[in-house]
Amino acid sequence: MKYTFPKDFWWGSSASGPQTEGRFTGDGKGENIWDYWYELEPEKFFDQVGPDKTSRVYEKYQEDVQLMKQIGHNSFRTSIQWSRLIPNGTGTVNQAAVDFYNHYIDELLANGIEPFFNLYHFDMPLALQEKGGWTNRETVDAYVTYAKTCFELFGDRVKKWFTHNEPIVPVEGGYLYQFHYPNHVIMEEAVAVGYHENLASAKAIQSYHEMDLDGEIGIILNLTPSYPRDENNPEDVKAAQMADAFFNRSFLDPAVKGEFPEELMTVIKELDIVPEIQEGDLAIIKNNTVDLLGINYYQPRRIKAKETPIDPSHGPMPDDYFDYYDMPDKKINPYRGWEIYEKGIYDILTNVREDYGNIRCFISENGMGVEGEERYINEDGQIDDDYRIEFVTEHLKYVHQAIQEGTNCLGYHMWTCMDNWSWTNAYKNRYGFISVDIKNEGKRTIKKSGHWFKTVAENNGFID
Ligand code: BGP
Repeated sequence: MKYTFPKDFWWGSSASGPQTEGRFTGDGKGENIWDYWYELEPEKFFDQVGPDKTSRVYEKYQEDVQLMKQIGHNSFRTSIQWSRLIPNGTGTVNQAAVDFYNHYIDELLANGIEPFFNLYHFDMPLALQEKGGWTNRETVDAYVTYAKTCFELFGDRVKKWFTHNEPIVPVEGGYLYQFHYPNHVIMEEAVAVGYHENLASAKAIQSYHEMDLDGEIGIILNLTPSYPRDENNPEDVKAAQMADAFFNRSFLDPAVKGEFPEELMTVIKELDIVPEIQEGDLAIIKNNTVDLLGINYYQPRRIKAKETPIDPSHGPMPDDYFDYYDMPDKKINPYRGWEIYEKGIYDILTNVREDYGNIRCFISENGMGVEGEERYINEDGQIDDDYRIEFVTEHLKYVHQAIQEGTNCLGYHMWTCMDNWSWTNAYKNRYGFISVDIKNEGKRTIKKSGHWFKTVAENNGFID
């Protein structure tokens, strides 16, 4: 069958500043929580590879843009590192960073690749984290100033902006489940972080629209559809709805509808952990929703009613309201431990069409991290990653179906272009269309999937 996508579909990939740029003498970058955490506990990072290494985009961006072009990109998303542009989080702007981002943007545009820029990808400047990071309302003001600085500096050429990538992840990682610094387990702080991220997003959107820069601004959310163990069991269904409220609708509803989900408000009132909501905040959130929604999809959530006892070793947690369901016979990516469920992408897109006003959206991340890809190197030195081609093909078929049924989905960005540094997993699992040899100065080689993607982009679809 032939799968053809709408005209001008965005074919490309996504990445982030902290995962790709690296740190170089004289670059003027300030510290963020990743630089600091790595200094503190390098053993927490796979093979002890820290954020200073990454894929050296700071010096290799020209080569990278050529490679993107070679694999058919018409668009590409990365993020500005707040701590590169404004090393202390507030105050002086780093001219070396302005030059770097200007050159990067110009290089992309000169090669026919539209830059999509995100403002925040898990990378709190350390100076702000020392004052509480997102738990502190002052960070909202600092972020809005940073956002306006970016719009002023780069908004003449960058026409797609995003306020956050996966804002639920700093909530989960930093304040509930201990996979981001500062590794707290305090739900009251988690709620404040989520609230301030939402408020910061709405305020940045307001500023962007006031500046009248003739572009669009959105948010990128990792939407993980919550499926109940048994659809006919009301307790399972209710548990799945709670998980959905905590992890998806906590950002999706305010971003698109301008309001917080009722279930969540009830829970935080019951627990007496409502954050400080100042006069006017809710109106700002209501009146400044996104123009565009980026959807990151990797895996679903399988949920059942709470059966295990609540763990008393800490305060309240989201999973006091549901249990994870280990569904037998699910397809799994063994390296990352994530379920592969292609239809999930269709379910999200359908939900966005039916319940979120069919907002303009695109797949902003989807991908498969695999460990030890060197074993697939063929005699020409290319990694034959057929599993990745299959992964993307099967997801694209469902994206296609959703579009046929009317979903306003404008593009597909793969995570990621070059193999990059994945937080504490560092270079363990590789996601790229292009391999990066970190032991050989970051040498790049296009994988089989990269060549395949070029044909998909050129044909605006594929036959299968
Ligand atoms: C997404 C993040 C990315 C990237 C990707 C892969 O959630 O937006 O930054 O890291 O996941 O996941 P991981 O790095 O955890 O393997």
